[in-house]
Amino acid sequence: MNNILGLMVVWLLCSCNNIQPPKPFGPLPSKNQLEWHKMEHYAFIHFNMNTFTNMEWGFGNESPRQFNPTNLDASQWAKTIKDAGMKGVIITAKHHDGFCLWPSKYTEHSVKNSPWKNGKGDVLKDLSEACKEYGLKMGVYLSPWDRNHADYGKPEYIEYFQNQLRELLTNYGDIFEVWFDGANGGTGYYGGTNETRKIDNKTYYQWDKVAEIVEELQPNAVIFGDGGPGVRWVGNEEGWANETNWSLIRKDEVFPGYDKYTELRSGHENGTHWVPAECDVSIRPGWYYHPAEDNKVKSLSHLVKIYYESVGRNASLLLNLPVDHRGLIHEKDIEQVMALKQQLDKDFANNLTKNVSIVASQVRGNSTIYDASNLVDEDENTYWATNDNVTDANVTIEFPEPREFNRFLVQEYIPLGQRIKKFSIEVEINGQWKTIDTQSTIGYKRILKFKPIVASKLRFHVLESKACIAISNIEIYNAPIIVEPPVIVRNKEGLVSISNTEEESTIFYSTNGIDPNIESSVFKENFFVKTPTTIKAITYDYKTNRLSEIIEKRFDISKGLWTVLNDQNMKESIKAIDNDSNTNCNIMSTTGSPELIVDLGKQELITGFTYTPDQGRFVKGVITDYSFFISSDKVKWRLIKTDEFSNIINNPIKQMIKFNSSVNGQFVKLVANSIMNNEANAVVAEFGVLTQ
Ligand code: FUL
Repeated sequence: MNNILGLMVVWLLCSCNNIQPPKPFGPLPSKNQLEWHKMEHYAFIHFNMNTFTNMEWGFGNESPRQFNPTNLDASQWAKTIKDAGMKGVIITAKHHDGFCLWPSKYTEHSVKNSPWKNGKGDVLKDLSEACKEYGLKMGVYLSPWDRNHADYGKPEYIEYFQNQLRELLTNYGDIFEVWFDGANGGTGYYGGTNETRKIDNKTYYQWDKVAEIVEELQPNAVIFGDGGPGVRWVGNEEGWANETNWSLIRKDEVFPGYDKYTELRSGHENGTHWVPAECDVSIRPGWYYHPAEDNKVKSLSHLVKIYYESVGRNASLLLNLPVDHRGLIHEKDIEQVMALKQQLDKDFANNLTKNVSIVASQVRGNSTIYDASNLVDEDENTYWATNDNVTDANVTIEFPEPREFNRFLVQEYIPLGQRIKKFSIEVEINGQWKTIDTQSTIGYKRILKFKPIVASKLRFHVLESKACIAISNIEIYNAPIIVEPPVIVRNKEGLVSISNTEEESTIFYSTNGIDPNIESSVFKENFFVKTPTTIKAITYDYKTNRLSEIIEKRFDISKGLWTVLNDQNMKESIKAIDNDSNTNCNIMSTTGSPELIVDLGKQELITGFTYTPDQGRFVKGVITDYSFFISSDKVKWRLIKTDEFSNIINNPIKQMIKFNSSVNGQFVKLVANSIMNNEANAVVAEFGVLTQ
């Protein structure tokens, strides 16, 4: 009897071992890409000439003498990044203005001609040493567009660009990612010629040769670009991928500066290559440090949202921490990035899939090698798989007792490709099954958020898959709820309202710049604010006795007396000054450039203006170059400034333009000298003037 049993066990083991793994399906990740996927969350550092000129895109005519950090400390950056739980850092070695943070042999436009360390400094070297000390991976951003270089646009520049790439990839240890930007705004200094130079993004930079250099010097690195080839841009600079997110694209169609870039938010289901998405976003509105944005560092709830909409949607999160003119990451940014880390630690503190029973509706060849227990064994190399023809199957998790949870995390076994097209999660409450979410893709990682639910069983159901199922991991959590800060809005007339979404709560606020607390004024009814004022507010949740973060809004003069003088429908034009950036004013022009003319109702001492472009997901009518005029009588106009709104297409945030000196006037005019994609109409979501 014993012998028979023994034989059966041996037979079972043998037959299990004979079960072939699923065949890989479709494009697959390379070894480098698999390693990159595991990085998940890493830092961007924008620090360069723009930090000292208070710009987003330098023109290229800056002097190296302007680069002069007083207290640069790359260890402070690395420590912050490490403490914040990020695994690496990518630095802007050279941005569009052409200034090099390392003493390149091939140009004088670098740190070697700056006062910093008497020209003996090398930011790249400092950072690579700090990365070693803190166990971080390092990456480099090298802008292909160079507004400083005299040869830009000619074949000679390509040699220069490649020489610089070689320097960066040779002298600073291991590089995990090489970041190439798709921007080319045309105009620039270009060795003093001050002209417009457009290139063919597909051919000019010789991308194949660039890839060869990276492969030769840093064989473990991935290349970032709009179309990869290693990692792709996600098609926005706000930190989100679409819920449906394939790690695949039709690579040969996509190139740097790809016009259909919004497709990159989902990838291509029928993609020909594995090119996963990276979400790059700044912790502030701009990429570079600007003192005026010290009160605009993203709130904790915004950062958490970004995390779930990037890492939680099969993308990585590249979070920018700008280094300031001291050469340090600013205290406010450290506070927020650490708040994010602490919140994520709490969200993922207690995995509820420990000690559960887990059963699959179908297991490949009935083999233990592929059974459902692999989903909860914390081993990324094991996975649950089904028979070749089974693309609809489920696993049921049973808790020892009913549990409360609000997060569901799932990972495909991506070495075999990305397969899942549709899945749902269902829960059993008091013996009744209920679907709580149905979603599309999974990929490397997918995290679903939902309202807390108490259930004794959860079922993960794959409804559609491109090939048989291969899933490596499932985790379930009960994340603590964040108390949401209030929202402060002011209408055209200057009436301020403060609201929140928390049910059992009170809002406290201040108008004198002091941080509110539970002893501050309680918000009961709307009030007027007509002069420049800072309002701060906080939510107090008295159910849980917890406070939200403080929210701060700075208002300039109210727009009660303002009228738009454009010769067009009033209902349309008022949208430019209604204090609601979700409504757009379309400005048409039959003659020349579209312009917005506003009567402020009385003389004001104007120090600058603001322009908010279309805030929709598919932006249109964005003004990229402008002229601004002021008049006291609508007849004689004085030109105050002509410039570009740098990087406004990729990062369509409110633009705040300060003049060198203040100017008196009652009438102002914003002229759109150039509009994205040469569109005929300009869109103004909101326009304002600054008086302080
Ligand atoms: C963009 C650039 O033009 C911005 O200045 C910034 O560096 C961002 C990360 O990429 O395309």
